[in-house]
Amino acid sequence: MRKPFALESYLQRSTLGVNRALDRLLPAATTRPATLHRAMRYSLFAGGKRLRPALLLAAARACGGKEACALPLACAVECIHTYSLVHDDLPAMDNDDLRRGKPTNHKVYGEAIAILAGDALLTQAFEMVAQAKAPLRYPHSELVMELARASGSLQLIAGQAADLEGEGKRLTLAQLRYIHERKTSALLCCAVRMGGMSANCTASQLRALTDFGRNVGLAFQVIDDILDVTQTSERLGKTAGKDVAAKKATYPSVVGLERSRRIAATLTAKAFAALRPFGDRADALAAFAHHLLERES
Ligand code: GRG
Repeated sequence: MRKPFALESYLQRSTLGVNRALDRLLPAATTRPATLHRAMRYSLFAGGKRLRPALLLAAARACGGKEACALPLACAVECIHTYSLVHDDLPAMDNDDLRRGKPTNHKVYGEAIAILAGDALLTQAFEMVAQAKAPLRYPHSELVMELARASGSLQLIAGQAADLEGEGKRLTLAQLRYIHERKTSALLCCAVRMGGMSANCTASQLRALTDFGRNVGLAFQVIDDILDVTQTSERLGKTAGKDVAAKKATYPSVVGLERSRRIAATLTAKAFAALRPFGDRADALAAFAHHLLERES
């Protein structure tokens, strides 16, 4: 019988590699203007789970790629994710005081620097893509397009805009799915696809990774919605019932808990089915999906 994949040590190693690469690719904290570079580093190294880089590296592995080719892209996706959190926490958006258990960027550096640190992280991401080695099938223009589309006004930013506009309103399932697909799934799927691209994957591998990424991304958010109502704050390590308190539409509030669970199960099954063509090479990706989708906190 095959040994179960050692996910914990794999994630520890990938996080270490990503942290080192981020440190190398970012301007030093002392580089002028030092406040700005300190603010960028403050949020990037605030203890994020590095889910998107781990997905990207695992997708590269599934396609037989080298970690060194995937790392700059993994860093770029994490910079986009961190910028989106810094801006999401601003008083004009979610107005949060805490993120990753620490004071939010604007609480430490002030609103103006937090806006600029977000802007700089967003820009930095594209510099990192430009510095990466382009695989034969995917020139830099394609890699840039991939990241720009996932983070632009039709995906990540569209999700955020629709989420802000939908606050306090009764949303339909289709409207909620639109938000979740863009706010959460788009960047997760982009990470998986860029992992494949860094490994010079074939068109059919890229289609399978897209299928996996979309389903994992949406399932991840539906499960987050479910856990918000079923788990205690202690178990979650963050405030439970936050969505209900903020009058945010969630899968359980729109379709009920039972149907939400069925939807999450269907998405999860589709995600695992998409990995079949990769066989054993998708060991890390499958173990990671299992960890994300079968979690209880
Ligand atoms: C400001 C353009 C713009 C977008 C903001 C990221 C975001 C969109 C909003 C934050 C709220 C939220 C729940 C978004 C869904 C995406 C998500 C699950 C974010 C949290 O990701 P984790 O758990 O966070 O990977 P860490 O801190 O571990 O990196």
